[in-house]
Amino acid sequence: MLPRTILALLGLAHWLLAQGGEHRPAPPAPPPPPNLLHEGETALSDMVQITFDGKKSGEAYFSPDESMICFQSVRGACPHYQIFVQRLDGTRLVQITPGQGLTTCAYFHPTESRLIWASTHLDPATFPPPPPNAGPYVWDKHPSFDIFESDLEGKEVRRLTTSPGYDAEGSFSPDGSRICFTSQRDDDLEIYTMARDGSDVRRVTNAKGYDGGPFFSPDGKKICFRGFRDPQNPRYAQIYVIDADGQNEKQLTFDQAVNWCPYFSPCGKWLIYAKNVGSPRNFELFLVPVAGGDSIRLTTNPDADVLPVFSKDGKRIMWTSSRVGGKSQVFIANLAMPPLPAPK
Ligand SMILES: [Ca+2]
Ligand SMILES: [Ca+2]
Repeated sequence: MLPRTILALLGLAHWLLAQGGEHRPAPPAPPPPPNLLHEGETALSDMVQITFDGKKSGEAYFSPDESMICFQSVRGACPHYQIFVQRLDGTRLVQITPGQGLTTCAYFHPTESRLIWASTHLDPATFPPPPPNAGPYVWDKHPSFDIFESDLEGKEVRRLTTSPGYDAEGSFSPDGSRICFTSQRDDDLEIYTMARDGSDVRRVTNAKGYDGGPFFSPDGKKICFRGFRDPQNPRYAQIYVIDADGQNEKQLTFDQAVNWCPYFSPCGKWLIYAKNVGSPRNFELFLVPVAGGDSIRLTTNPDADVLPVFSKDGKRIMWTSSRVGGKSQVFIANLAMPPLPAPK
Protein backbone atom coordinates (compact mmCIF):
# COMPACT_ATOMS: atom_id res chain seq x y z
CA MET A 1 0.00 0.00 0.00
CA LEU A 2 2.79 2.41 0.88
CA PRO A 3 4.34 2.78 -2.64
CA ARG A 4 0.85 3.27 -4.08
CA THR A 5 0.13 6.00 -1.51
CA ILE A 6 3.42 7.75 -2.31
CA LEU A 7 2.65 7.56 -6.03
CA ALA A 8 -0.80 8.98 -5.42
CA LEU A 9 0.70 11.83 -3.38
CA LEU A 10 3.29 12.51 -6.10
CA GLY A 11 0.49 12.59 -8.65
CA LEU A 12 -1.45 15.01 -6.51
CA ALA A 13 1.65 17.21 -6.10
CA HIS A 14 2.21 17.22 -9.87
CA TRP A 15 -1.43 18.13 -10.45
CA LEU A 16 -1.22 20.95 -7.91
CA LEU A 17 1.95 22.32 -9.53
CA ALA A 18 0.26 22.15 -12.92
CA GLN A 19 -2.49 24.43 -11.61
CA GLY A 20 0.07 27.25 -11.20
CA GLY A 21 1.22 29.76 -13.78
CA GLU A 22 -1.00 30.93 -16.60
CA HIS A 23 -3.51 28.08 -16.15
CA ARG A 24 -4.46 29.13 -12.62
CA PRO A 25 -8.14 30.20 -12.54
CA ALA A 26 -8.68 33.89 -11.72
CA PRO A 27 -9.40 34.43 -8.03
CA PRO A 28 -12.96 35.47 -7.29
CA ALA A 29 -13.47 39.25 -7.20
CA PRO A 30 -13.66 40.63 -3.66
CA PRO A 31 -17.21 41.48 -2.62
CA PRO A 32 -18.09 45.17 -3.00
CA PRO A 33 -17.86 47.14 0.25
CA PRO A 34 -21.17 47.26 2.10
CA ASN A 35 -23.21 50.40 1.59
CA LEU A 36 -23.26 51.79 5.10
CA LEU A 37 -25.14 54.94 4.14
CA HIS A 38 -28.86 55.27 4.77
CA GLU A 39 -31.38 56.74 2.34
CA GLY A 40 -31.26 60.53 2.48
CA GLU A 41 -27.64 60.78 3.66
CA THR A 42 -26.80 62.51 0.38
CA ALA A 43 -24.05 64.81 1.69
CA LEU A 44 -22.03 61.74 2.69
CA SER A 45 -20.21 59.24 0.45
CA ASP A 46 -17.67 56.42 0.60
CA MET A 47 -18.50 55.54 4.19
CA VAL A 48 -16.13 52.99 5.75
CA GLN A 49 -16.00 51.30 9.13
CA ILE A 50 -12.73 51.85 11.04
CA THR A 51 -13.17 49.83 14.28
CA PHE A 52 -14.82 46.43 14.58
CA ASP A 53 -13.80 44.83 17.86
CA GLY A 54 -15.03 44.97 21.42
CA LYS A 55 -18.45 45.31 22.97
CA LYS A 56 -18.45 48.96 21.88
CA SER A 57 -16.01 51.57 20.58
CA GLY A 58 -16.32 55.28 19.99
CA GLU A 59 -15.22 58.90 20.43
CA ALA A 60 -12.37 58.76 17.94
CA TYR A 61 -10.02 61.62 17.04
CA PHE A 62 -7.47 61.85 14.23
CA SER A 63 -3.73 62.03 14.92
CA PRO A 64 -2.14 65.22 13.51
CA ASP A 65 -1.06 63.44 10.29
CA GLU A 66 -4.40 61.54 10.19
CA SER A 67 -2.64 58.19 9.92
CA MET A 68 -3.94 57.09 13.34
CA ILE A 69 -6.93 57.50 15.61
CA CYS A 70 -7.32 57.47 19.36
CA PHE A 71 -10.61 56.12 20.67
CA GLN A 72 -12.26 54.43 23.62
CA SER A 73 -13.46 50.84 23.61
CA VAL A 74 -14.76 48.18 25.96
CA ARG A 75 -12.79 45.05 25.01
CA GLY A 76 -10.58 42.50 26.66
CA ALA A 77 -10.52 41.94 30.41
CA CYS A 78 -11.52 45.44 31.57
CA PRO A 79 -15.30 46.00 31.87
CA HIS A 80 -14.91 49.77 31.29
CA TYR A 81 -13.84 51.93 28.37
CA GLN A 82 -10.08 52.01 27.89
CA ILE A 83 -8.23 54.30 25.49
CA PHE A 84 -6.60 52.80 22.38
CA VAL A 85 -4.55 54.10 19.46
CA GLN A 86 -4.49 52.37 16.08
CA ARG A 87 -3.72 53.14 12.47
CA LEU A 88 -6.74 53.81 10.25
CA ASP A 89 -6.32 50.33 8.73
CA GLY A 90 -6.58 48.75 12.18
CA THR A 91 -2.89 47.86 12.59
CA ARG A 92 -0.58 49.05 15.40
CA LEU A 93 -3.35 48.71 17.99
CA VAL A 94 -2.01 49.89 21.38
CA GLN A 95 -3.90 50.15 24.65
CA ILE A 96 -2.90 53.48 26.15
CA THR A 97 -4.64 53.47 29.53
CA PRO A 98 -3.67 51.25 32.51
CA GLY A 99 -6.57 48.79 32.14
CA GLN A 100 -8.35 49.48 35.43
CA GLY A 101 -11.08 51.99 36.23
CA LEU A 102 -13.02 54.31 33.92
CA THR A 103 -11.44 56.24 31.07
CA THR A 104 -12.74 58.69 28.48
CA CYS A 105 -11.95 61.49 26.05
CA ALA A 106 -8.48 61.05 24.54
CA TYR A 107 -7.00 63.72 22.27
CA PHE A 108 -3.70 63.90 20.36
CA HIS A 109 -1.18 66.69 20.92
CA PRO A 110 -0.97 68.62 17.63
CA THR A 111 2.83 68.51 17.23
CA GLU A 112 4.29 65.91 19.64
CA SER A 113 3.75 62.13 19.78
CA ARG A 114 1.68 62.35 22.95
CA LEU A 115 -1.98 62.40 23.90
CA ILE A 116 -4.18 63.30 26.86
CA TRP A 117 -6.92 61.14 28.36
CA ALA A 118 -9.07 61.06 31.49
CA SER A 119 -8.97 58.10 33.85
CA THR A 120 -9.95 56.93 37.35
CA HIS A 121 -7.17 54.30 37.54
CA LEU A 122 -5.82 55.82 40.79
CA ASP A 123 -9.12 54.96 42.57
CA PRO A 124 -9.66 51.18 43.05
CA ALA A 125 -13.32 51.84 44.00
CA THR A 126 -13.96 52.43 40.27
CA PHE A 127 -12.56 49.08 39.11
CA PRO A 128 -15.70 46.85 39.43
CA PRO A 129 -17.98 46.40 36.41
CA PRO A 130 -20.73 48.97 35.71
CA PRO A 131 -24.37 48.20 36.60
CA PRO A 132 -25.99 45.79 34.12
CA ASN A 133 -28.53 48.34 32.82
CA ALA A 134 -25.95 50.83 31.51
CA GLY A 135 -26.97 52.11 28.07
CA PRO A 136 -25.06 51.81 24.80
CA TYR A 137 -23.18 55.06 25.21
CA VAL A 138 -23.04 56.18 28.82
CA TRP A 139 -20.23 57.52 30.89
CA ASP A 140 -19.94 58.24 34.54
CA LYS A 141 -18.91 61.67 35.76
CA HIS A 142 -17.01 59.98 38.56
CA PRO A 143 -15.22 62.39 40.96
CA SER A 144 -12.03 60.32 40.67
CA PHE A 145 -11.52 61.29 37.01
CA ASP A 146 -8.33 63.22 36.35
CA ILE A 147 -6.60 64.17 33.11
CA PHE A 148 -3.30 62.49 32.21
CA GLU A 149 -0.84 62.82 29.35
CA SER A 150 1.20 59.92 27.93
CA ASP A 151 3.18 58.92 24.88
CA LEU A 152 1.61 56.82 22.14
CA GLU A 153 2.57 53.60 23.95
CA GLY A 154 0.75 54.64 27.13
CA LYS A 155 4.10 55.26 28.84
CA GLU A 156 5.71 58.35 30.39
CA VAL A 157 2.39 59.17 32.05
CA ARG A 158 2.02 62.63 33.60
CA ARG A 159 -0.94 63.64 35.76
CA LEU A 160 -2.24 67.10 34.82
CA THR A 161 -5.12 67.65 37.29
CA THR A 162 -5.14 66.96 41.03
CA SER A 163 -8.15 68.86 42.38
CA PRO A 164 -11.04 66.87 43.90
CA GLY A 165 -14.00 66.31 41.58
CA TYR A 166 -14.47 65.25 37.98
CA ASP A 167 -11.81 66.47 35.52
CA ALA A 168 -12.16 65.08 31.98
CA GLU A 169 -13.23 65.87 28.40
CA GLY A 170 -9.88 67.50 27.59
CA SER A 171 -8.65 68.66 24.17
CA PHE A 172 -5.60 70.65 23.05
CA SER A 173 -5.49 74.14 21.60
CA PRO A 174 -4.32 74.19 17.95
CA ASP A 175 -0.75 75.12 18.99
CA GLY A 176 -0.74 72.54 21.82
CA SER A 177 0.06 75.11 24.50
CA ARG A 178 -3.26 74.87 26.35
CA ILE A 179 -5.98 72.32 27.15
CA CYS A 180 -9.69 73.01 27.49
CA PHE A 181 -11.58 70.60 29.74
CA THR A 182 -14.60 70.04 31.98
CA SER A 183 -14.29 70.12 35.75
CA GLN A 184 -16.49 69.96 38.82
CA ARG A 185 -13.87 71.63 41.05
CA ASP A 186 -16.19 74.57 41.74
CA ASP A 187 -19.23 72.31 42.44
CA ASP A 188 -21.07 72.99 39.19
CA LEU A 189 -19.66 71.41 36.00
CA GLU A 190 -17.90 74.14 34.02
CA ILE A 191 -15.45 74.58 31.14
CA TYR A 192 -11.85 75.56 32.04
CA THR A 193 -8.56 75.97 30.23
CA MET A 194 -5.13 75.15 31.62
CA ALA A 195 -1.55 75.29 30.39
CA ARG A 196 -0.30 72.09 28.81
CA ASP A 197 1.46 71.11 32.10
CA GLY A 198 -1.70 71.59 34.18
CA SER A 199 -0.78 75.02 35.58
CA ASP A 200 -2.56 78.36 35.02
CA VAL A 201 -6.15 77.05 35.27
CA ARG A 202 -8.73 79.58 34.05
CA ARG A 203 -12.50 79.19 34.26
CA VAL A 204 -14.40 79.83 31.01
CA THR A 205 -18.14 79.21 31.72
CA ASN A 206 -20.30 80.41 34.58
CA ALA A 207 -23.82 79.02 34.30
CA LYS A 208 -25.81 76.50 36.33
CA GLY A 209 -25.81 73.08 34.67
CA TYR A 210 -23.44 70.59 33.07
CA ASP A 211 -21.27 72.48 30.60
CA GLY A 212 -18.91 70.07 28.84
CA GLY A 213 -17.33 68.62 25.73
CA PRO A 214 -15.18 71.69 24.86
CA PHE A 215 -13.00 72.08 21.76
CA PHE A 216 -10.93 75.04 20.60
CA SER A 217 -11.67 76.72 17.28
CA PRO A 218 -8.97 76.32 14.57
CA ASP A 219 -7.62 79.81 15.39
CA GLY A 220 -7.59 79.01 19.13
CA LYS A 221 -9.73 82.04 19.98
CA LYS A 222 -13.08 80.36 20.64
CA ILE A 223 -14.34 77.24 22.40
CA CYS A 224 -17.44 75.26 21.44
CA PHE A 225 -19.26 73.17 24.03
CA ARG A 226 -22.70 71.91 25.03
CA GLY A 227 -24.61 72.81 28.18
CA PHE A 228 -27.44 71.07 30.01
CA ARG A 229 -28.77 74.33 31.48
CA ASP A 230 -32.57 74.16 31.29
CA PRO A 231 -33.79 73.80 34.92
CA GLN A 232 -37.25 72.73 33.67
CA ASN A 233 -35.83 70.11 31.31
CA PRO A 234 -32.40 69.08 32.62
CA ARG A 235 -32.15 66.36 29.95
CA TYR A 236 -32.06 68.94 27.14
CA ALA A 237 -28.72 70.33 26.02
CA GLN A 238 -27.81 73.23 23.72
CA ILE A 239 -24.74 74.12 21.67
CA TYR A 240 -22.69 77.22 22.56
CA VAL A 241 -19.55 79.04 21.45
CA ILE A 242 -17.59 81.31 23.77
CA ASP A 243 -14.32 83.22 23.55
CA ALA A 244 -11.50 81.25 25.16
CA ASP A 245 -11.30 83.94 27.87
CA GLY A 246 -14.98 83.42 28.79
CA GLN A 247 -16.38 86.47 26.96
CA ASN A 248 -19.11 86.66 24.29
CA GLU A 249 -20.96 83.42 24.94
CA LYS A 250 -23.42 82.64 22.13
CA GLN A 251 -26.12 79.95 22.02
CA LEU A 252 -26.56 78.26 18.62
CA THR A 253 -29.38 75.71 19.17
CA PHE A 254 -32.71 76.34 20.84
CA ASP A 255 -34.94 73.29 20.44
CA GLN A 256 -36.11 70.82 23.07
CA ALA A 257 -33.58 68.07 22.42
CA VAL A 258 -30.15 66.85 23.44
CA ASN A 259 -27.90 68.98 21.22
CA TRP A 260 -24.51 67.49 21.95
CA CYS A 261 -20.83 66.99 21.02
CA PRO A 262 -20.04 70.03 18.82
CA TYR A 263 -16.75 70.22 16.88
CA PHE A 264 -15.40 73.04 14.70
CA SER A 265 -14.95 72.68 10.93
CA PRO A 266 -11.38 73.49 9.77
CA CYS A 267 -12.55 76.85 8.36
CA GLY A 268 -13.97 77.71 11.79
CA LYS A 269 -17.33 78.77 10.34
CA TRP A 270 -19.36 75.62 11.09
CA LEU A 271 -19.94 73.30 14.00
CA ILE A 272 -20.84 69.68 13.43
CA TYR A 273 -22.81 68.15 16.29
CA ALA A 274 -25.36 65.44 17.16
CA LYS A 275 -28.98 65.81 18.26
CA ASN A 276 -31.51 63.20 19.27
CA VAL A 277 -34.38 62.94 16.80
CA GLY A 278 -37.58 60.94 17.21
CA SER A 279 -36.39 58.89 20.15
CA PRO A 280 -33.98 59.41 23.05
CA ARG A 281 -31.56 56.87 21.55
CA ASN A 282 -31.50 57.99 17.92
CA PHE A 283 -28.96 60.75 17.36
CA GLU A 284 -28.30 62.41 14.00
CA LEU A 285 -25.43 64.59 12.81
CA PHE A 286 -26.10 68.25 11.99
CA LEU A 287 -24.13 71.31 10.87
CA VAL A 288 -24.82 74.77 12.30
CA PRO A 289 -23.10 78.03 11.25
CA VAL A 290 -20.96 79.47 14.07
CA ALA A 291 -22.41 82.88 13.18
CA GLY A 292 -25.86 81.46 13.93
CA GLY A 293 -28.62 80.15 11.69
CA ASP A 294 -30.52 77.06 10.74
CA SER A 295 -29.01 73.62 11.25
CA ILE A 296 -28.52 71.22 8.33
CA ARG A 297 -29.17 67.53 8.90
CA LEU A 298 -26.56 65.05 7.59
CA THR A 299 -27.66 61.58 8.77
CA THR A 300 -30.98 59.74 8.78
CA ASN A 301 -30.08 56.33 10.14
CA PRO A 302 -32.39 55.20 12.97
CA ASP A 303 -29.44 54.27 15.21
CA ALA A 304 -27.14 56.60 17.16
CA ASP A 305 -24.80 58.86 15.16
CA VAL A 306 -22.68 60.87 17.61
CA LEU A 307 -19.30 62.46 18.40
CA PRO A 308 -18.34 63.72 14.90
CA VAL A 309 -14.99 65.32 14.01
CA PHE A 310 -13.54 66.73 10.78
CA SER A 311 -10.39 65.80 8.90
CA LYS A 312 -7.97 68.72 8.52
CA ASP A 313 -9.02 69.41 4.93
CA GLY A 314 -12.70 69.41 5.94
CA LYS A 315 -13.54 66.81 3.30
CA ARG A 316 -14.09 63.86 5.64
CA ILE A 317 -15.85 63.32 8.94
CA MET A 318 -15.30 60.56 11.49
CA TRP A 319 -17.98 59.66 14.02
CA THR A 320 -19.41 56.98 16.27
CA SER A 321 -22.43 55.10 14.97
CA SER A 322 -24.37 52.02 16.01
CA ARG A 323 -25.79 51.52 12.49
CA VAL A 324 -24.08 48.15 12.00
CA GLY A 325 -25.56 45.53 14.30
CA GLY A 326 -26.62 48.09 16.90
CA LYS A 327 -23.10 48.23 18.34
CA SER A 328 -21.16 51.51 18.61
CA GLN A 329 -18.14 51.60 16.30
CA VAL A 330 -16.12 54.27 14.45
CA PHE A 331 -16.82 55.26 10.83
CA ILE A 332 -15.41 57.71 8.26
CA ALA A 333 -17.16 59.21 5.24
CA ASN A 334 -16.58 61.99 2.73
CA LEU A 335 -18.71 65.07 3.39
CA ALA A 336 -19.81 67.56 0.75
CA MET A 337 -20.08 70.80 2.74
CA PRO A 338 -23.10 72.98 2.00
CA PRO A 339 -22.62 76.65 1.06
CA LEU A 340 -22.41 78.93 4.10
CA PRO A 341 -25.70 80.85 4.44
CA ALA A 342 -25.56 84.63 4.14
CA PRO A 343 -25.55 86.31 7.57
CA LYS A 344 -29.03 87.44 8.60
CA1 LIG B 1 -22.05 74.94 34.49
CA1 LIG C 1 -29.08 58.17 13.46
